Amino acid sequence: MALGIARATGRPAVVLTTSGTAAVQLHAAVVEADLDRVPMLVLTADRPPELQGIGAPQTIDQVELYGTSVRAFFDAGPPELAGADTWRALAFEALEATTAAVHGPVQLNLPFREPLVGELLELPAPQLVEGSDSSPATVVVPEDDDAGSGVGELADLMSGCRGVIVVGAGIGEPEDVLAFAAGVGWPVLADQRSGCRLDHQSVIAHGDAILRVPSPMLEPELILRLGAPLASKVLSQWLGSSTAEQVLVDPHGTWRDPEQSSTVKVIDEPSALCRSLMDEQLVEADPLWMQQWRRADDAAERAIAELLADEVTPTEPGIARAVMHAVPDGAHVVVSSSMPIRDLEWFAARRDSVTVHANRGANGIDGVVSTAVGVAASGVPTALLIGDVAFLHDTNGLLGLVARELDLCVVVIDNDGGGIFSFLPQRTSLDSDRFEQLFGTPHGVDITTLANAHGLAVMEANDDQAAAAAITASFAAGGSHVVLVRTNRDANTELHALLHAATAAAIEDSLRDG
Ligand SMILES: Cc1ncc(C[n+]2csc(CCOP(=O)(O)OP(=O)(O)O)c2C)c(N)n1
Ligand SMILES: [Mg+2]
Repeated sequence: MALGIARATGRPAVVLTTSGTAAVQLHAAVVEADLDRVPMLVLTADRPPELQGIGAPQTIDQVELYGTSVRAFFDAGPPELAGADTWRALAFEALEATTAAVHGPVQLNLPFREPLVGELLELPAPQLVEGSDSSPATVVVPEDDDAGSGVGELADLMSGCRGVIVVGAGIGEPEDVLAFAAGVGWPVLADQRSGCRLDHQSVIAHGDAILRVPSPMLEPELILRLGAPLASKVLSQWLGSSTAEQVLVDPHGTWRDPEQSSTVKVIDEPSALCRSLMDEQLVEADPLWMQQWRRADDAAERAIAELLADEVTPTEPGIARAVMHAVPDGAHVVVSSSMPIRDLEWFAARRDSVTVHANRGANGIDGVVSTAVGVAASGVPTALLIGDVAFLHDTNGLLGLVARELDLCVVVIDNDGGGIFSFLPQRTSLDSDRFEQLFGTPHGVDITTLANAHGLAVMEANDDQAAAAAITASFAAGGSHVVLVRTNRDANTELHALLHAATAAAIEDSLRDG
């Protein structure tokens, strides 16, 4: 939930636990916060030093509990009045460490002695503490060239060439990226979390489908990579094998480059870099370049819409499209690994005024319901798109949800197990029973009864259109509801194959016509 609050507000949430395994329970969220750069202040209550290591109850070693996943660890020591004038500074330092450089989690361990009740006293008055200027300098580092640096050189490298911009989460202002793209005539392959997947002429929604159909007409000379890595495996393979110049931009100079394919590294805030580049008046790419990408993307979108329109039972790609279509303007959408985020990535159309969140630092399917509750707690209408296994992993996230009076629509795709695994070679190399036992993991849980037990009304949708209507109804009514959609894992695998074939044919046609 702390992850969700920070994702929605951009500010660190404070999360606190009792001592012992309660503190350990936070480890998964701390790992995610570390890898996905989410600020978080973890306060772990502890037993005092004299009770450590002698068999006292609920007493574990909490010193540096989260290892290297935190930006900083502090131990306050047991509270003594004599030391009270240091507490504000300690709290400030701990909070500051969550956002000082690369945002992330911080642990502040707080041992207490009995009695654990007492009288609340005034904190000593604050002492002035110097704030640190944490904004990083703009340094451009052309890797193979130590002769000089600067935005001007980068502009020379980019000017007039056929470029593609790949944007992930954490790029600053989407408008600046799109304005730069439109100015140079480059397509933008936009991850859902980037905030750039807007209804804008430069934005390519179906980049994954396009890159599945290698075409010399769409081969760039330069790729500008902004923000966190994208979910699409096809895209990362494309980056890994491309011979184009690849410019990787990171505000902190911590390079997230799993394919190790970047040729130029730039330390800057991505949208600020786009603003600086606009001032450099780059020569625009041949307009045909963008037109070809636009035609391919529009062709893919039409093919997907046409194919799904004929389906009479609910489809997982169709539900992902329905969520993006049916949420109100200003809504937030939280999406779970594994298939929901892929379906949203591959098949959803462009959409304005929606913010997408996902725990993609470590791709855990744990804690996702709670993350959505945290996002909704920021006061914005929120939809969660989640599979049944991930939902069941964290149904405790539903505890007390009704009483919170949040607008949260939980869309559960129930394919009775992990649908992602039906796409793996194990699906055919193992016999069916063994595959189900090890990978499919059907559970047979009645999700309606489970949600009802938490006081949540459930609307079951029998096709994609009904799912969209149920989502609309959930937000119109306000409050929290579950929309349940039942699908079949094998049928889903077949449908994906049909969709990929249909988009490939449509994209090839669009390029031939051009
Ligand atoms: C905490 C955690 N445990 C296990 C995994 C491995 N894992 C990835 S996807 C998945 C199954 C997800 O099933 P579901 O949520 O129903 O989504 P579907 O694949 O059916 O779309 C599992 C077990 C993980 N990512 N995180
Ligand atoms: Mg599932």
